[in-house]
Amino acid sequence: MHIDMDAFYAAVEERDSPELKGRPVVVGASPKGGKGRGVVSTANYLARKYGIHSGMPISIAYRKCPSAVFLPVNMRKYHAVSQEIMGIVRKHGEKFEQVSVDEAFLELHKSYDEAAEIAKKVKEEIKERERLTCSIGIGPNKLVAKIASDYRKPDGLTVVKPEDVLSFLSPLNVRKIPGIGPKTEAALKARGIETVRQLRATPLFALKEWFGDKFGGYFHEMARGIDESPLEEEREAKSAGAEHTFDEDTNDRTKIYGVLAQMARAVVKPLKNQKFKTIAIKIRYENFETHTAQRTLKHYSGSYEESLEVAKKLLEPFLQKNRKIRLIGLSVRKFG
Ligand code: TTP
Ligand code: MG
Repeated sequence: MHIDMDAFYAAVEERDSPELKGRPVVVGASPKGGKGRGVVSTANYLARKYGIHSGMPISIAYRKCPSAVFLPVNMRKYHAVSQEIMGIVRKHGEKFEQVSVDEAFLELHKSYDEAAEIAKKVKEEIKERERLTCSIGIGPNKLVAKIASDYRKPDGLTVVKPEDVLSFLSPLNVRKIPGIGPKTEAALKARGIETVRQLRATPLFALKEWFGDKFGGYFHEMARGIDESPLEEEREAKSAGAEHTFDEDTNDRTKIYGVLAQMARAVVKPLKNQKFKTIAIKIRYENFETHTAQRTLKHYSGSYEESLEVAKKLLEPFLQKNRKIRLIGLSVRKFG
């Protein structure tokens, strides 16, 4: 079973402020009258009707719907609500894996009918205790369950039995497959492949030639609904990170490294004694060209100084006099 909260941050804000009822709500960076430079974290379903979505520059969201309610991200609050929800979900199954702040897998050793009943209970309990809705997918593995939870949003419940997997997946756009992002989608489209049915009809050797052995192999299996990955329990968080959009595009090293240091502190300090192994940076130039880089250490680290030092080294090759930077990000993962 895969559970995913509906318009999570926005739904929490709506719940806590009844005056937002019936209005488009956008949670993210400040729009500053259309001059804001950050991005949309999420939008409620009403705001999505205006074409607003996660990751979109806030200035564009503002242009699409200036009368929407724009709210800042209150992460502390969403984490607290998330913990309550995960507490409800985890007690209904044999194994539990939290994937992100609003998403979890549950392993059930039950019939599909029984699983559907459990899903209804989970939904009811979340609605009663937290006054929030979620969407749930049930399937023979994580891949199918995840695609199914997204199938009827919001407040959906979709059950895909093993014998229905192929007919369920076939008409879907390849983009519905986790791991196929806009770039892969475009590369497949260029070769006339848009649906999962078409992906399934593509020979393995062709997929391997286009995307390499590893990803070609994945796509071949995913098109058949095959996924044998087990639930990973006791994984509190996959990663911790922060991003910063500069008020003005900049190539000023002192400024960039200053912000990087602030971010390293903000990311590492709250981890307390939790150690990590991988440090990653993200950089976006003024033309929105975006790069990422990462390094995995030989040992586990919990040090702010060390993560800053590694992040600086990773960032260095991207700092060029003639290119201004819009955004930088820093994250750590592989917790031990
Ligand atoms: P999602 O589950 O992807 O989105 P959602 O819950 O807002 O909406 P949906 O009903 O389609 O599931 O992400 C969960 C939360 O994570 C979301 O409320 C805000 C945050 N988030 C970001 O901050 N940035 C992003 O780019 C995305 C995709 C999500
Ligand atoms: Mg969600």
